[in-house]
Amino acid sequence: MFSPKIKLRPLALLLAALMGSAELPAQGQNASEGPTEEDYYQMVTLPVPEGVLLEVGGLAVMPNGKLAVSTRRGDVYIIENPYMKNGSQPHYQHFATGLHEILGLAYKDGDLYMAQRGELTKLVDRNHDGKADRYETVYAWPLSGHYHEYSFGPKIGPDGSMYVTGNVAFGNIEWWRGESRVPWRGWTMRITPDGKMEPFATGMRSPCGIGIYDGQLFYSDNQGDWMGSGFVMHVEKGDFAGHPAGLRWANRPESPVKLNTEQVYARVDPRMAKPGEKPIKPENDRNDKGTPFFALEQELPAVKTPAVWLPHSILGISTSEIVTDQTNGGFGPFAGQMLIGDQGQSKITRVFMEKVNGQYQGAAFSFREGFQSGVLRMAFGNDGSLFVGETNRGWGSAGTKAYGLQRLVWTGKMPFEMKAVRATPDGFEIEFTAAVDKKTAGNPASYQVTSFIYKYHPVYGSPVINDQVCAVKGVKVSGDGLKARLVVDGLRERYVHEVKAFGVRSGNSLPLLHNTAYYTLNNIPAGERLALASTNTGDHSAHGGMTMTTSNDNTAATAGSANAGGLKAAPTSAKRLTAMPADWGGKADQTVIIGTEPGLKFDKNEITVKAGSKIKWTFNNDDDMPHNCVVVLPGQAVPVGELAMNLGIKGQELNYIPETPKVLYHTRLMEPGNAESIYFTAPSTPGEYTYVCTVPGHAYVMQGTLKVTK
Ligand SMILES: [Cu+2]
Repeated sequence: MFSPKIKLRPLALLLAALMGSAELPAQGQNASEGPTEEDYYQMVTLPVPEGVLLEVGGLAVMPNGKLAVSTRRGDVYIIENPYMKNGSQPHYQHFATGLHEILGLAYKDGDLYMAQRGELTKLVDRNHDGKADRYETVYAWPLSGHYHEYSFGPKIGPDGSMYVTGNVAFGNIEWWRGESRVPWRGWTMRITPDGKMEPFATGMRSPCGIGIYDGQLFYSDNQGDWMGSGFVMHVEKGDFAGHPAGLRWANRPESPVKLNTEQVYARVDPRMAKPGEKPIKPENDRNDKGTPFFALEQELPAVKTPAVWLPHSILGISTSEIVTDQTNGGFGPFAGQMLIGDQGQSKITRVFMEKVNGQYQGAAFSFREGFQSGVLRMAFGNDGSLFVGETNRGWGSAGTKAYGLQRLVWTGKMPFEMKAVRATPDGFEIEFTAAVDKKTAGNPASYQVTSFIYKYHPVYGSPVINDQVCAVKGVKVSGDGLKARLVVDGLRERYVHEVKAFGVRSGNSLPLLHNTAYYTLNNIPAGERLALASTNTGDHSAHGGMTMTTSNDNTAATAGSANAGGLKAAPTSAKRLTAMPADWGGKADQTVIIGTEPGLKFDKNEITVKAGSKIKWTFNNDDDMPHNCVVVLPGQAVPVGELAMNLGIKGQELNYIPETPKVLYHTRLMEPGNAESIYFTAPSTPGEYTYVCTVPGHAYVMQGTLKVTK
């Protein structure tokens, strides 16, 4: 199919150059007022030879600096000169072919290891001619054949064992719910290089990211059924991470997980523990008050809660990869921290991890967005830059290209960021990358802390529940201006604490490049508490150390009360009439029925209606994830989708419907298997309007044209 060395044609080179980051929108939080992410971390796009579909599934940097890339199409390339030194071009060597959806790659002792769908494979190049001449099965596992049975890995642990994870399929019993049809779907497997497999842990749903940090195994999962949001978790032998499907195999003698499905169900909703009982459709379930996952851990020791939650739509929608910055500063100020890829939002999140009472916990921050396709894999090059492998076929992504290979390079400039957030006995200590302006950083009104958690239930995803504003009572800035210690009221263990530092400025008056941290407070450390008298307690502190600032009072008044956490029906409004208006005389002029197709699509690309006519619009979500259907003004699908993304932690509760005149009509956010009809009068102005799904990440691809004719 290919000659061993593929020459790039000039046109391809030109296109590759044009595909660089210049065309990407500036999406940094402070895009309009100062530096952006691009000023600190630049993207370099690697050219891809014509005819190569580089849908990256795995990346491995070899000791000689070459980059091995595996693809979802089943090929492996070895790229020479991936750093494009002195402007020279990379060379792609076609190393292996004919393999099955390779979603991971690792280098060990001269050979490449990879997870195909059904096995861990070793690729050997015995005669060193740059082509694998032996494809060896290390260990094979069963598959049912369902499309969602992706397999990931391997990642190699300190003892040389290889970790591979497997997705669940979607149901026979309940078609949209994850199930494990064959062993060991929904599990992490530990495999020795000589092919011995040990089931290691379960509860995985879509464990695309595996990483070794601090010598320990971590994995990341995606929002979905039983998974309120994405997260990063420390995985130890015998752990249960939350998705019950894999528990089907936990009674096998080789299983280290001591837990069964009924034990889990009984603690979530006793009705589900009855054999043969058909669960109630979530939309109609008023009993779903919202149990957080951590509520199970007291009685069920196998339960392991996330080390760090990644709030859905804010820090990604489909976590993909975990790498640790081991460049000792070559990649900037975040040495030793984790980076987490996100496929759907085409971005990377940064995680600072610490250990409190023997458990991992820490803070997650936005780091870099704007990659050209979905970020699936990352690997540090031997020059301290980060290779980013991308693909979006069938999944969609914020980056609109089908695939890509890019490199993220630190420019050497110091971004003004929260380098770390640490838990203290009475709040948080924020460490900055540069000295702060002490006036703004010392003012409690520069900060806001809100805590929340997610439901643990069979439904896809969760709104934020039990949210509570935590008053910032005082701040103490360190003498060198690099740290601010916040005294915070109402800390709750196991909850996510959103720490906003919007008012803080650097010594040279810059705002933070990203002003929000999400700290998962698994444990509040013991130790000395700060005396409030030693802190700044706001502008009125002279009159009494305990006075809260005006700004915090306002916040508390608008958002302070805890949300009971029950399912909220979306309010009907003029934009969402779910009953036919009385003056229609019982009849619509036209009935439109829309369904979905796999891969973030509506089943109709175009619908034509007459201006001013009465429309009954039925959206049937027959997909395996939630969607909505929103009619917007011409050309406004992506802007409305981005407004929906910016709804932050309240997005799901608001059905991902932003308050804007660009939205004309909308359904509620619908779980799989639900349908809703809305009634509206078609716009009186003819034109090409759009119907779009505004679930985070979907708006880029899940669209259709609503043609309004005279
Ligand atoms: Cu959607």
